[in-house]
Amino acid sequence: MTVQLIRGDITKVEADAIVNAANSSLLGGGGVDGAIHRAGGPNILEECRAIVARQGKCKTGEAVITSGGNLPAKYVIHTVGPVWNGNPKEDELLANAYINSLKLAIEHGIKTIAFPNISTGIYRFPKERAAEIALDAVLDFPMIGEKLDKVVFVCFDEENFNIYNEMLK
Ligand code: AR6
Repeated sequence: MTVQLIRGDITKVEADAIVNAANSSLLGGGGVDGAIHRAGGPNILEECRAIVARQGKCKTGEAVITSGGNLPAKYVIHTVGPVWNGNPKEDELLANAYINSLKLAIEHGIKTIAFPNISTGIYRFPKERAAEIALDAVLDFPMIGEKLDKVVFVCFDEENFNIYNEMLK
């Protein structure tokens, strides 16, 4: 499995799935969530609404899947990271967001997946701590190397890019 690090906009990434750092309502918001819905078009929001109507809100650490709408990616996996308050439970919830996204991806036969730096924007999770949790969750996922062909970590800001770059060395 290839692990790739890029700096840029996840909406432009060609992968089977990109992951969205959503909120529990699944109805869109700012940050990467806003960018994905803007670039992906209204069908993604329609699918999110249908999911909420069927199974309720998406709890922190859980994930749901929609099509990629107008995006180059075939699917969007919407997950909800924790808001950072400094409670140790938040580490586990952040790990769950990555793990549950991977589980859903594998269930759908996805081979290439791109992650943003979940929770490190509006939800204020410390970036270094979040990167460590993200890398551990993904790289230690059972049999990941056999299940996926490529994982891309997409850093939008320079600070996250530098942190990932150091940790991946
Ligand atoms: N491509 C890749 N990464 C991006 C992009 C982009 N186009 N835009 C921002 N980022 P955030 P959160 C990075 O705030 O902290 C929304 O309102 C950004 O630099 O998008 O999980 C949701 O609806 C940061 O590193 O998500 C929720 O309410 C990372 O994406 C809330 O924000 C995550 O920042 C979720 O907050």
